[in-house]
Amino acid sequence: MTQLFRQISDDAYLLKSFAMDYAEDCLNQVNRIDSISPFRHMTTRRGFQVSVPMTNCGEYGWVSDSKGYRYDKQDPLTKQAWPSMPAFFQALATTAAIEAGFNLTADCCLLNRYQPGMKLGLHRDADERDATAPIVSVSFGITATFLFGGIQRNDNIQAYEIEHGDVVVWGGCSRYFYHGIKPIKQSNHPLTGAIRYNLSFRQAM
Ligand code: MD3
Ligand code: FE
Repeated sequence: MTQLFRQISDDAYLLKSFAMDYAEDCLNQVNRIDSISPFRHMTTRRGFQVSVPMTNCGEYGWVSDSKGYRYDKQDPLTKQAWPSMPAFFQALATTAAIEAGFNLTADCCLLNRYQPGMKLGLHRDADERDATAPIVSVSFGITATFLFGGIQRNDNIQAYEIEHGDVVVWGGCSRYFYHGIKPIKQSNHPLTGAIRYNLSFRQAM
């Protein structure tokens, strides 16, 4: 397979179509995970709703509630462990990280489900224990515009189109850069309809 490899920032790489061959298997797993630990709108410490429905698989899951943000072994909704992470999810994340020159043993996969109009405001991911592990992000379904800034909130922001099957690896200094997703445009994808899924693989603890 021809592989497009693009550096989009210091220590951030876009692997165009890297996950394309795994799309059907991944989407089947997304449905399995959703049937055990459903996508839900988490709330923030201040009582606001996170606009994008989320769930997790793996040993740890990212959660937000009245107590704040954290990684937890238990799904607060089901009071059970999160659904297991399939071995091929692990393999996909690890091989993508290696392609980009990093190492990752993911103990968490955070799943985000976007419908048209949904956005993710500019933020930084800083709840993970190990700052040296990269984050591998895998997208399926309709296209999104990813916003990528710098270490300061008011640094210049660049926009990238992220399509079905694309993988982005964020390591090194880009790991703590501000980022977000623009409001999703109405569109249709043969495998997901009017939905975009993002799977982000993390070493949480
Ligand atoms: C870049 N998700 O869940 S890709 C998130 O498409 C999140 O759903 C977006 O930002 C999405 O936190 C963007 C994943 C991602 C995750 C962590 C990052 C991108 C990152 C950390 C630093 C830079
Ligand atoms: Fe993020």
